[in-house]
Amino acid sequence: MKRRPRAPAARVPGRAALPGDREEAAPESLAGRMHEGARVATAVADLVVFVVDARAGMTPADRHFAQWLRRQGRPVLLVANKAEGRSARSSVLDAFELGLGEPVVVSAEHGEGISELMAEIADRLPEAETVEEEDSDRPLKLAIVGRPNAGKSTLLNRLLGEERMLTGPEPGLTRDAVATLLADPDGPIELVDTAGLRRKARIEAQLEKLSVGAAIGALKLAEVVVLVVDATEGLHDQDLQIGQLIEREGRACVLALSKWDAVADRQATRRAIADRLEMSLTQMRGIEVVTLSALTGAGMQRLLPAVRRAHAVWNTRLPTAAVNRWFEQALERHPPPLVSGRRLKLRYVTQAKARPPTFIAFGTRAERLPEDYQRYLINGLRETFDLPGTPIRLQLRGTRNPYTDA
Ligand SMILES: Nc1nc2c(ncn2[C@@H]2O[C@H](COP(=O)(O)OP(=O)(O)OP(=O)(O)O)[C@@H](O)[C@H]2O)c(=O)[nH]1
Ligand SMILES: [Mg+2]
Repeated sequence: MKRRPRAPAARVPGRAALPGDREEAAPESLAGRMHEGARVATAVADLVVFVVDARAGMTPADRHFAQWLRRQGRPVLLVANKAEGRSARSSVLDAFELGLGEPVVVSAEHGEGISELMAEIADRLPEAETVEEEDSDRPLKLAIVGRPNAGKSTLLNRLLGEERMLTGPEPGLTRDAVATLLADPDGPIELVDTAGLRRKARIEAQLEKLSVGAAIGALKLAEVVVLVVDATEGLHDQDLQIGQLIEREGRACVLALSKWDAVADRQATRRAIADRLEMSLTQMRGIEVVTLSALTGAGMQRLLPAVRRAHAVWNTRLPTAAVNRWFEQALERHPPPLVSGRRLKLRYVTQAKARPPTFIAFGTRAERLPEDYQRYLINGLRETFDLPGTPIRLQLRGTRNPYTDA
């Protein structure tokens, strides 16, 4: 999904050119062409940002143009710039007289008030319409990973309806990552079977040393990963490590509890695994768990729908205004803590990208936001916007002016 390109907020030229001043500027002159530019930009803009100079004070030209803008019937945001220092205070009050509402006070040069300005702009812009980014012919990339002998190849064969992959009780049967195209009525899927991930040591530390580089490679290239766990064995540390790897790589994930036909106490097994997941894979809270038997076919019909749901969540794009409405409430309910005795001011949040959903929060000293508060925000995003089972990224920008410090 991607944002529909929309008309940018019109930047209104300064005093040199004023629509309505036609008699003073011939159309072919620079001033005349600027008139035209401002008129057209105002007509197509979702929002007009009208910038006045708070240091110089309101001029007749400002009043004239404000009057003209009020007649255009477009949303206008008044910005009083160069407002650092005392001398600007009284002009800020004057700016109210323009009849365009309360001015947002900034100093573009000193980077003050910029995040507030961004929040104000976001509040006034219409919510972005979204369009399909991908054509539906492109296959969904799905990797099947898990420990050796978990039942990955049997699962893939069952999805394909044929004995494509060699299976058997010997662990380590699949040696390479093998891709196959599945023509599913809901859209093609590129399935990649992988070698069992057998390393006992922590995957994070030992990544290079893994003998299963191809499996890791497939995982990194996948959009969705099905983590196959042998339900007769329960959830091992290694399963959780693979889960962490999936989270770290930012892939969508579905947990398949395989060999369900051979599980004696299903209720206890399901609960034990759910509890362990809740405790250990907090970064992917809400992950879908599908119990199935690749041997008998039971539960198999639930797997691909779960995969498509995970894919959709992973692709989510949220409208900026809605995210900021939530953000404001979240900050109110539970204000950010003091850091070294100073209040940490968060101002504005925006979704930078999807796949996985990635947000940037701006604010004074935002980069020092403690981890538990970051988790609070991530959990809030997950619950409020219904983003289960997908990694959510939150980046923090402590800069006062995100434009000058990209
Ligand atoms: N009871 C039962 N056995 C299963 C099921 N799925 C797989 N198995 C058995 O588990 C063993 C391993 O299956 P594979 O599909 O080869 O496992 P794998 O994960 O591909 O293993 P590697 O490629 O070695 O990593 C085989 O003996 C399968 O018959 C199932 O749903 N139920
Ligand atoms: Mg295999």
